[in-house]
Parts: sequence; C-alpha cells; structure tokens
Amino acid sequence: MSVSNVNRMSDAITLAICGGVPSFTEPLHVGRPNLGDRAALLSRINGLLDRRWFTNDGPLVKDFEKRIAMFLGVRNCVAMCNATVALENAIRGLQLKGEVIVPAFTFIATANALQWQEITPVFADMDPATHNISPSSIERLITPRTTGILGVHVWGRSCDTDAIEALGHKHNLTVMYDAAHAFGCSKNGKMIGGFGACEVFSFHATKFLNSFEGGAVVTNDDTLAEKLRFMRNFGFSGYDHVTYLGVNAKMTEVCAAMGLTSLEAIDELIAINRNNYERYYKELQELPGISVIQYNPAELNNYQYIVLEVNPDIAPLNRDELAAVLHAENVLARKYFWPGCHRMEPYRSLQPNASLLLPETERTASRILLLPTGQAVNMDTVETICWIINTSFSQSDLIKAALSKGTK
Ligand code: T4K
Repeated sequence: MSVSNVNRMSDAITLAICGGVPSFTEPLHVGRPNLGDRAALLSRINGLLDRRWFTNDGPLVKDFEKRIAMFLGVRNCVAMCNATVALENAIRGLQLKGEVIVPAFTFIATANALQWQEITPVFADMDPATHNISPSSIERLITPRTTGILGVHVWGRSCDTDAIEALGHKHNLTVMYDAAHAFGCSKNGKMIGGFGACEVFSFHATKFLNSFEGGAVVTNDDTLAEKLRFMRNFGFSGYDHVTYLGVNAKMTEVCAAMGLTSLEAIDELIAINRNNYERYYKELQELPGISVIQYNPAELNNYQYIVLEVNPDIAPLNRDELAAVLHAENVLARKYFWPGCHRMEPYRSLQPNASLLLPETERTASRILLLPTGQAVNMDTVETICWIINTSFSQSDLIKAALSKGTK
C-alpha cells in the first residue's frame, strides 16, 4: 500500500500537497477496526445460527457480560446495543435530571445522552495536562439544579476520580463516567469500570474492544443493574409484565460473538498498539511544537489513541495545515473532539456564551490531531507517517504556499 519508500529515496521529495504522489494508495483511517481470531468468530456465529437464538439476552451475551465483569472486577455488566443508548439508560436509571456537568471536550454522544432526556449538559473546561474534565471547573458550575457529574476518561486516561467523587460527596451529586475509550485501562491499579455509580463502555467498531456495535453499563450497584436489565428490554420482567419505562437497547448475539472474540485478543491488540505508539513517540516527540500523548507506564493502558498536540506558536505548521498535508497523502488524521460539544448544535444555539468559560478547551481542541494505529498499521506505515510529518516541517514554506494557492 505504501509507496513511500520510493518517495523517501528520491532526491527531490514532493509531498502530495505540493503535487507529488500520495504516500498511500488507499485511505488510512483512524479507527480501522481490529479483528481477533476469525475462525473463533465464525464458529461462534455458526453456533448462534444453529441455536436460532439471535438476540434477547442469549447465551453469548450472557457469557460476554460475565467475562467483562470478571475482567474488570465489577459485580455487574449490562450489555447494550451501543454506548450512546447505554449512557441514556444509565442516566435515566440513576434518575438524573435538571443539570449534569460534563466536559465540553468529548464525543457529542456524551452530551446528547443528557439532552435527549431534556437534561441540560453544563459544559466544564478541561485540564490541558490530561485532556480530562477539570475538577475546579466543575465546582464553579454547580447550581441548585445540578444532580450529577458525568466524567469522561478521554483517550483511556482516567479522570481525577478522587477529586470528582469528593465534589459529588460534598454537593450530594451522583457521579458516573463515560469510559468509552478506557476498556483495559486502570487508575491506581484498579480497573476503570469500578468508579462512580456506574461506568459506560463503548464496543463500537472503532474502539479498542469491538463488538461491531455495542456498549455496556458496568456497576457494583445490584439494584441499578437489575433495573437496567428491565429497561433495555422494553421494561419487561416476564412475558406479560412491564415494570419500568423501557426501550429496546439489547445487544444481539452476533455482536456478543464479536465482543467475545475481541476480548480473547486484547493482549495481542495492546502489544500492537503499544509498539505503534512507542515508535510514533520516538519519531515525533522531538519535533518543534509537537507533543505526543503520554501514558502512565505504572497503569494499564490500551494505547488505542495516538494523539498529537501541535503548538502553533512553535511548530512550523499548525494543526489544520498538518492535517491537510496528511490527508493529501491518504492518511486521514482526525481532529477529535474539535470544536468541542459546546460549538455543535443544539448547544451552540442553546448556550451561545459557553465558550467564555472554556478557555482551555478552546485552545487545546484546536491543536489536537489523531493518527492511525491498531492492526491496520505496521512499522513501515508508522515510519512513513512520521516521515511525512518530519518532511512537512522542513518544507513548511512550500506547504503554506501550496495551501494558500488552493484556497484562492
Ligand atoms: N463517548 C465517547 C467518549 C465516545 O468517543 C463515543 C464514541 C461514545 C461515547 C459513543 O459510543 P457508541 O454509541 O458509538 O458506542 C467515531 C465512532 O463512530 C464513535 O463510536 C466514537 N466515539 C468516535 C470517537 O468516533 P466518527 O463518526 O467520527 O467516525 P466513524 O464511525 O465514521 O469511523 C471513523 C473511521 O474509521 C471511518 O472514517 C472509517 C473507519 N472505519 C469505521 C468503521 C465504523 C472502518 O474502517 N470500518 C468501520 O467499520 O465516530
């Protein structure tokens, strides 16, 4: 796929943005799904076809839930069709209402899960050192209408759970977490999944642990778990009895088959991600104005996210210019979570002044760029991407000229 070796050997290097040949013949995505043992997956799918049990709390879903709960060391795992719906059910199950404080720097689903239930997401600023919600920003936003705090473990690096839970305790607020990025990650040696009233994982195709589509609420609260089991199945408890206002949030058997197969592959997937991450770090960290995300080696991490921060005051190209260079080479780097939830609808219209309270989010969100990793990427690919970035920095004048020509 890569033609970079040819490019790299030639004397006159022309990056694609300046009219050269793209380094990759096919698009290289951030979020290309990983796949565990294909034979194991197909055997599970054959089994579910033979059983004629496709959904509704089938044996594969039960097994998936049991193994996830054991892996995380939590009492309950309630699997659902995706994390957005799992967040909605968890929020409803915990009876949050009024206002809930969330970071502005997250995927839009975190905020939408509240707004969908007419709960106001109140956007807190981030700690620029961790990209996670800042506890001091949370405290300033608490009002008599606040009922909860929904933290997000961005990139799988844990929020400051101690500070957030102390705030929850002090102000009598329910604390829960969006752990969509954090499967297989720990905080002070304890697996993420066991913090707050509950935590929600995503098993979307692009996530570290994928079940095609999927999500789960994990909790040590047995009452909440029982309620969520009813809620995800229309509220039914038995054939003719409905006990809660429910929805259809069930995980299918084929998704559980994929989830179980992915779960069996996580050691291999972490090793691949870690290897890619270390090479990216080594090649890019010294570049002027670039910092590569750091993962605490004392904790467990899934290394799923290769996050660059581009400081436009130091780097010869800013984040958007670098993204344009990479896209021209067929490396589809992503600007997650730019421009921040507060700048997307409906929040942009509902809370037009929110950005005034979010200076760190505003600054950092405009600097972040994610690069591809996972099984779709090998060392040659990583080296080529790093070579493109290195070369673009040394040819920044040519690139700026090409970009300004393109905008005329
Ligand atoms: N909370 C947080 C903090 C989250 O990050 C997310 C989801 C959620 C909650 C909600 O979880 P779910 O309800 O999805 O379970 C993607 C993902 O769709 C989304 O799950 C994820 N976060 C978010 C960060 O990224 P998009 O719309 O930016 O990208 P998408 O899905 O088009 O995928 C990115 C690229 O990956 C594609 O351009 C191509 C490649 N790809 C994708 C899929 C699905 C493939 O190669 N194969 C595939 O099957 O949202």
